[in-house]
Amino acid sequence: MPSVDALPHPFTFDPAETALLVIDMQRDFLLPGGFGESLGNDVSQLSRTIEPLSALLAAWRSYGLPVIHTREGHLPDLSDCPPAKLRKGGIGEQGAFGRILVRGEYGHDIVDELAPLEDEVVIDKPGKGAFYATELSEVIEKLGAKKLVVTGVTTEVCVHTTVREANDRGFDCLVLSDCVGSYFPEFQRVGLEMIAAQGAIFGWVADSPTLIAALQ
Ligand code: C5J
Repeated sequence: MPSVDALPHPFTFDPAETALLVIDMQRDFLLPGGFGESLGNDVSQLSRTIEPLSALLAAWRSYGLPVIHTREGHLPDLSDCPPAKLRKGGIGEQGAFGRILVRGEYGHDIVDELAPLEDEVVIDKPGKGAFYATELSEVIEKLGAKKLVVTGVTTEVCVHTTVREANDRGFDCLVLSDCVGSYFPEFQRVGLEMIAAQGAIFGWVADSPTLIAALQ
């Protein structure tokens, strides 16, 4: 069974029972001119994940292993938007790439470099966590996955929420430091430390070249 040199200790996994989760790699979070940048964020902190994630996807797919993508967003009438999120503003308003975080809009979709393949699952999620109000549990069960490799953005928001949800549901998560990103370098550092602290309280942390090497 492959073992990845990870923090706080090696992460052992059966590839046949492991799914790769790619969280919210959407244009509106990652591209210059999008929603994220309009909030004053430095999107280069997120877009640096595209290249390693592309390489990881190529390797993962070459072994025929399952990939699950998520997109954060809402129905056009925003009826599925959690009220507190709606009250903050922004969601559903017109942005440079269409209505912000509304399904079907250009900005809501995944960046070209990481476009899902036809047979890969794409989960549309209204919340931060990928398990909340989605079919993710059923998808994972159908795939027979017991462990998750977690990537995407942003580290301290949707990645963290999803890893915590996954942990409570019994899944061991390996989070890849170079394939997750935060607009805030300090949150990136501390967010990763929090995952692996206290003997893997929420999960394990490694980088993608280490995982790719373990697959070979
Ligand atoms: C945020 C996300 N940060 N995908 N979404 O609002 O982390």
